[in-house]
Amino acid sequence: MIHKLSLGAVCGLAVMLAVPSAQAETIRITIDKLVFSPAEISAAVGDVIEWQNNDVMAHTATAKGEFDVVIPPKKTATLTVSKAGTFDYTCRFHPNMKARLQVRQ
Ligand SMILES: [Cu+2]
Repeated sequence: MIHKLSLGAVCGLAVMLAVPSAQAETIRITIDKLVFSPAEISAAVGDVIEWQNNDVMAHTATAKGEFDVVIPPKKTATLTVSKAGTFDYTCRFHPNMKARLQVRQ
């Protein structure tokens, strides 16, 4: 499962204990004018995805049943990756915003 950080420190702690911190990376995605950039990223379990929203409106990174991260305007939001797979995600407010997160074990 991929959890929002806000679901609880327990999930985040479990991920941190399971993965050596030296290997965990933070992968940054920028949102500019309703576009995720880069649109396709590759991460490993334990990595942190950080979205930076440069727009003046809120966006989300939402993969139904997997994760739903709200990124307020001019703010960042993060997700700790805890499950391998390919996750196509969109913004709930702007369905044309599409991106893909590929997670390796
Ligand atoms: Cu949006």
